[in-house]
Amino acid sequence: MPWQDRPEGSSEVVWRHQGNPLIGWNPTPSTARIFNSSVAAYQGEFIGIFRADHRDGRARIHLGKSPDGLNWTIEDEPIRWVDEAGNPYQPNYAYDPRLVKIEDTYYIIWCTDFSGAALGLGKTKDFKTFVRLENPYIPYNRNGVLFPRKINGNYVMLCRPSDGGHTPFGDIFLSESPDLIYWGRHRKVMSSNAGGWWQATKIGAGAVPIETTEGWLLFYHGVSWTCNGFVYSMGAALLDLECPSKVLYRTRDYLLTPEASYETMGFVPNVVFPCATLHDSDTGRIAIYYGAADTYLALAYCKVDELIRHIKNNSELAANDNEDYR
Ligand code: BMA
Repeated sequence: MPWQDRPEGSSEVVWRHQGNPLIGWNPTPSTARIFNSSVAAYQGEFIGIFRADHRDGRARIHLGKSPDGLNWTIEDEPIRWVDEAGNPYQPNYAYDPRLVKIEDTYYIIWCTDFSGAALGLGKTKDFKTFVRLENPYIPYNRNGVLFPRKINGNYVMLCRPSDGGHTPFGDIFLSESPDLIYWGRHRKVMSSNAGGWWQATKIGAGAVPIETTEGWLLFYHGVSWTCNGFVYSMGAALLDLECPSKVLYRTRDYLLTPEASYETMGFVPNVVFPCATLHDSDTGRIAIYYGAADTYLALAYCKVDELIRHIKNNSELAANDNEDYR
């Protein structure tokens, strides 16, 4: 997986890849910008499910491959979906895909059009045939992230209920399902009103949680509302392993906020939007893939033990986090 050591003289717990951005403007003939995207290791190389905004302005999702996780070849045609009977079943638009392997199947969750923004769900085993499943929830919803294994016998998904527009509110919720069709046991996980103003407006799950001995490590985005619009930063939380709707710790301060020019300048300035990680359990290395300024794909790094220590030592829960568990 990609890796660079922390730059000399830096004491940051998360640091940027020196070759950022990985993907810039007009990456393929039909696409204008590729950003908020997900990757996984697959058959000795890396596979990616990319959010690509086309020149007609519509967001679609595309497949890409890379030998090293850094240099990507992305198909110019969007992924073609079929329904479970094998008939074409194409979403009107699709954005912010998350990719997760559960047992022998890869699942993709994205924001789809279901009379407005809602979660779409599909699966593939070979990255050749992509099968759409039922939309998990009614509108409006965004930022669906499946856990990488069943917990207590059920699939578990994080999401952010929202509205039909550029939602000026939002908390992270969790639902369970025995079969990926029927969802219930809904719980609130984390609230947006933590003291840190970088996450005061809304929060949304980012990457698939990483299982650690200290809990599920979740990278998420937090949004603040300024006189010039929203600013998207990245934080992290540790959720209880057996009961992941319970927050153990979450970062009071952001881990990454728009500072680099590719984060502060672009189609939508001031956006850092994590959607995926690669994790090597032998070395504890984590590579975090994030969208920058709704224009670029970028990469950052951290070490799992350092990050867990940092989260525990710099944690502040929101006033009504864990209210069901008191
Ligand atoms: C959110 C989503 C993201 C986007 C962000 C900033 O509502 O649409 O895809 O990165 O806004 O524009």
